[in-house]
Amino acid sequence: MTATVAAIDLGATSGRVVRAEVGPGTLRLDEVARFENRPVRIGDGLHWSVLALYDEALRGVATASHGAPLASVAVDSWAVDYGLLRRGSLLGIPYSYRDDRTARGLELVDAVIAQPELYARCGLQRMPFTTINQLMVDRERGLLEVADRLLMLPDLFGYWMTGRMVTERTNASTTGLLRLDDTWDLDLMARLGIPASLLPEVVDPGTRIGPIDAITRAHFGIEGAPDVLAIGSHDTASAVVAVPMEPGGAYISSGTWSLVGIETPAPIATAEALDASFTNEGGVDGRTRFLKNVMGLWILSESVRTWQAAGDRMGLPELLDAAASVDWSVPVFDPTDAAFYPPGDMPERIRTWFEERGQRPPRGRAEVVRSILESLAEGYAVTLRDAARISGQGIERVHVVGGGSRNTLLCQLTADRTGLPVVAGPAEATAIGSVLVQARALGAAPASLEELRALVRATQTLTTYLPRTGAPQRSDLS
Ligand code: LFR
Repeated sequence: MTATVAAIDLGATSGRVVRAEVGPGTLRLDEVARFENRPVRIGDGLHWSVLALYDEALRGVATASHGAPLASVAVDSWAVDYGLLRRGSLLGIPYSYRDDRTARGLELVDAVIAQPELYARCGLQRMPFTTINQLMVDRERGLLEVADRLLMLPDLFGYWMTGRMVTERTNASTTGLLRLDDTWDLDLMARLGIPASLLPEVVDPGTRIGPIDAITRAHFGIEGAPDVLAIGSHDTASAVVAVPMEPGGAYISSGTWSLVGIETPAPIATAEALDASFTNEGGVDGRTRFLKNVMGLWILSESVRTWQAAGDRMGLPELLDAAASVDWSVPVFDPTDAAFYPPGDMPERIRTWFEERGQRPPRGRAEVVRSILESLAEGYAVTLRDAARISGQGIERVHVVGGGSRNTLLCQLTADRTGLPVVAGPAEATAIGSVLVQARALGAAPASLEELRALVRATQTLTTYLPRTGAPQRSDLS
């Protein structure tokens, strides 16, 4: 049996709708819609245009439904962000995790619970944007007294399509409120003053949420009556499903963020893992995503945006070519530094980073771009060494998936600095992870993640980069 399904994949800078056919030996994808996602700053902060995203996404589903009827649809997005509702209506416009209210949220959480205790409960890397921090700001502003429901963004879309409210488990694991045993941390919520009644039932990837309702279908012109299914609705969870890895494989899910890590059978919430800032996020089929957020191509895209705003005409391809021809060594910075987190002038922040340490900053566009990529690659290498050490799992090969897998220079530098072969692709790993889990729920794809990954290996184009001898392997970052 072959299934035709659609994936709505929302990224922090763009969204897309992909239609796919999945069956024995078959995995064909076709992008039917792509749209920009730009957060909007208004008086009270930085917000996502959720209605614009929903409109674009559902119009994409309508396009996907013309021709072959869709059996199902699923939504994934970046993690941690959510909407608050009262009696079914959205209260306010969801915030972007890059809004700086998160700093206040961290303070409020810290005042109640110490990091090591929190880590032992939920296993998450300390990041300002975690849902729990954002919720503490909502609480301080009195919003939790009016809200009666919290829905993560993919679950909000699922609710708008079907009328049913659930929380998908992999994304719930990024809230800081889900314990390592996958139950809501009611005791912690009581201590933080977050009402437990806000949180809906947790469902697993593969669960049928319900059909898209008739009013929605008519409004958007969607043909047929596709079911909405839960998948790994945290985009990184879906991306990891589609990493074509075998034992000894590690992954870098490379986009706005670089999520660098391994899959483990269970969480590793030890003092060593906490020290090295590793997170334990829930994976599909109960696996653990033991990984670290190492910033990502965000630093590069914000740099290009800054240069273009200043009148520069060089686009990304020209900048990458220029960076590739830098054949001298460039200085390397720590891409995980919080300075690179908010939107803004990254070249300036990079310069400041070096100057504050009495070091020579990179000069000129080509050196800056090269320095960003070398720094990311070095960050990956250090993180993968830590992952192997802490987990005791040997790493023999690194898979790069997501848009960053198309960045040939970054892939090569990653091979050089890790000293390991890098297998790049698929670029659309998140959408692939979504359609595979949908197809499996429909009985059109095999049962185990290993078999799903074998299907990715057999059907997608992958490129291998071998480490070059003589290239820099380590820097003082480690
Ligand atoms: C990647 C991602 C990361 C998460 C960050 C913020 O798109 O989902 O996994 O840490 O965005 O939500």
